[in-house]
Amino acid sequence: MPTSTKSTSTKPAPKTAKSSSSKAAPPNPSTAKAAEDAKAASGTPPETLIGEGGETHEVTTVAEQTMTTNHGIPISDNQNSLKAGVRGPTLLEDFILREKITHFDHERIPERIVHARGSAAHGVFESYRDFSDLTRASFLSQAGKQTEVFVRFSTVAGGAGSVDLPRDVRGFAVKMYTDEGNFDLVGNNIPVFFIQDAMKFPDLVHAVKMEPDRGFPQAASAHDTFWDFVSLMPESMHMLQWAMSDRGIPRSLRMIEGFGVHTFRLVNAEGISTFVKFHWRPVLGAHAVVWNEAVKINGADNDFHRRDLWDAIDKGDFPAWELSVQAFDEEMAASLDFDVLDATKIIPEEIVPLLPLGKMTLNRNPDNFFAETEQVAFLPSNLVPGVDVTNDPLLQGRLFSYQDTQLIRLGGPNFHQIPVNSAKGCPFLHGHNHQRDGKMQMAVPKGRVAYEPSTLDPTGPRANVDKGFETHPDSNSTDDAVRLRIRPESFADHYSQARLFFRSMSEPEQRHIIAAFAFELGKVETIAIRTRMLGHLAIIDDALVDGVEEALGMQGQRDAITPAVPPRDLALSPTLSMIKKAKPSIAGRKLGVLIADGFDDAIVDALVAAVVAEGAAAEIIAPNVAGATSAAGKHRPAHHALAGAPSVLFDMVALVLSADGTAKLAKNPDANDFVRDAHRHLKAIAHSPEALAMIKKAGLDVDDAVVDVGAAAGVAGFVNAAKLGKHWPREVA
Ligand code: HDD
Repeated sequence: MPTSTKSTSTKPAPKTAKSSSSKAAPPNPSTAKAAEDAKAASGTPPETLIGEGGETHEVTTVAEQTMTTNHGIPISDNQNSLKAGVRGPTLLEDFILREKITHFDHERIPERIVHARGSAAHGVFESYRDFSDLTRASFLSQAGKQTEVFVRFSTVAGGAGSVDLPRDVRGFAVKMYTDEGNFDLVGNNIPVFFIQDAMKFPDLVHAVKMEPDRGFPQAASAHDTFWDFVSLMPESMHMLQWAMSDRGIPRSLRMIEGFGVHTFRLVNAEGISTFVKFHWRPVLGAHAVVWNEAVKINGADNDFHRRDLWDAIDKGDFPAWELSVQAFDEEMAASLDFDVLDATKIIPEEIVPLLPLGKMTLNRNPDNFFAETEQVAFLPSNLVPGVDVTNDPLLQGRLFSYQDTQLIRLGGPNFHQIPVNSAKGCPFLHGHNHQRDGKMQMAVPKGRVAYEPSTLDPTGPRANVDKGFETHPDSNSTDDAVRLRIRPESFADHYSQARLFFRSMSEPEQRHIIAAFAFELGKVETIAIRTRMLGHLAIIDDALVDGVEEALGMQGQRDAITPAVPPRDLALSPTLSMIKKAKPSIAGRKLGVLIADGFDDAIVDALVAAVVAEGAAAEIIAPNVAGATSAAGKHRPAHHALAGAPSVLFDMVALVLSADGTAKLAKNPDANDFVRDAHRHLKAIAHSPEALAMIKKAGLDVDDAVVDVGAAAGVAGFVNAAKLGKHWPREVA
């Protein structure tokens, strides 16, 4: 007859032991942390336990530790459900089990239909000066004025558990908790969009998401339905250039630009409106990986971007962005050769330069992924006095859509009360009005008046003409405006800016765009979709279409397409190119140093010191994670075992190996992949004199970015090579 096992986990913790002879077990770290929290909360000093080694530990009291149900009822057993007899069935009566399982069953909420996979952080925005000439927005009213922010970066197409490096647009959503309520700037890392009217958004999303019958591909635009749709929507041609460019595979979320995309308005206290385009520029610069690297990173570390953001903030290396606007008036807008209400168009910086407004620094990781990153609700309709929208028909649709999606995703109209969404910068955390009740109402409003006007509550909330949000009067909206479902003629040029983008790129970037189109169209099974897309590319640029056709082996198979408005040659905009504007730097990057027994300590020390001095990090990789012993007999622990740390996880690598170490690793497939991939992904490679043999044996070119670091000057040379980023000449070779 089996005996029952009764849990002892909720038995009182070992009692206070004041003498060093006590054998009480040390509490686990979470217990110690709980004790600290309890101490801070209650002001009562926790009890002290003395551990095996005589060390002291503060522990919480039993009452503070007691586990309870959600309704506060103490739980006596968290291991066993309530049964009728030792081997009998579980009883419905077990309200503790039922509450626990029910809560678990409801843990997930619907994931976002787009932008489901995201990573977020808290931070602060600081205004450079008083911008009251431009806007009455309070967060821009003084030099040095700080506003708390929460920022969520995301991919668009994949589900919440998908990889971080698909080719995709990245969401860049900023919630500013200003003292006049929340301002959400819900943008992307690409300044234009696929479509011009919100009416087409569900179609776009259905086309790019996994195909509905088969449920794949996940997080990929390289499939028939996406290209079928976009090839029938010439307005997407400009955005496709960006999406197929290196912007689609960023190196790090810390290294993406952000854009408000639409034309917004800033409005000053006199009611004067200025059109603006919002830009976020990363202090670390905008950088990308190469496609083969992205594919391999997804396998090596599904969470590459999420981990990178978390780690940087965790170690105090805070990512920062400058917020700027391109500001222009109605007259300027009218003089442009496209419509500023069309979200498929940019205004080149060469025409309207950036005006820097302030700096945002992300300095705190979320405490809880679900509570904050998952439950945050961004609303383009969260506008503060001094910021207003325009008639961009894409933006107008968004003003409705986000509020609506939160109702289903977060379960009701009180989602603004979830801490991450509440208006914590202003005096009214949950707003100040007569809205009441609804699911999950957390506030407990007092009094009998929930309406206005009233005499019964003369001090209740009232509209404020001076401070309140005012919608800027728009000359296009008149009382006798006719109702039309039309696309303005001024939105009709779909190719000029696509051409502008492609031709403004550097040579490697153009090569990558061609390769990306060829890759994606190569995955499209329906030949008619490919030939249709080739027809569009032919309108954009000859070199582009010829390159893609050649890569597909489909020379001359393009459809003949007549554009509604033939493209014009615009003045090129070099600032569109990430490579052309990159500054030499390794700040925020990571060096991977491969060592094995017999390595040279001095070289490793010199390399680590040199990259750390430049703001980069260094991690050691050895055949096993225990590390390796140097020629001088010193043991150096490793951050990673070689099998778990392919070179795709690093921006630059070093092989610091003795002759013996080289001979051994030359036979190791992981070591060979490490060096071959680093070379293929155009990284700077440092090597000890002995390790050169391994590079040569792998048949790799010893070019300018393969640097011997046997001598001190070599280390400086390596850092200089690494600062240039990818070694592009190698790609051509
Ligand atoms: Fe959107 C989420 C950005 C057009 C409807 N969008 C979402 C997010 C970002 C953007 C960054 C994720 C926010 C977060 O991290 O929670 N969306 C854009 C940009 C657009 C755009 C830059 C064009 C310029 N979106 C757009 C349109 C519609 C939507 C035209 C609908 C008419 N977007 C949504 C949504 C989402 C969303 C379905 C999904 C989850 C959410 O809102 O909160 O409502």
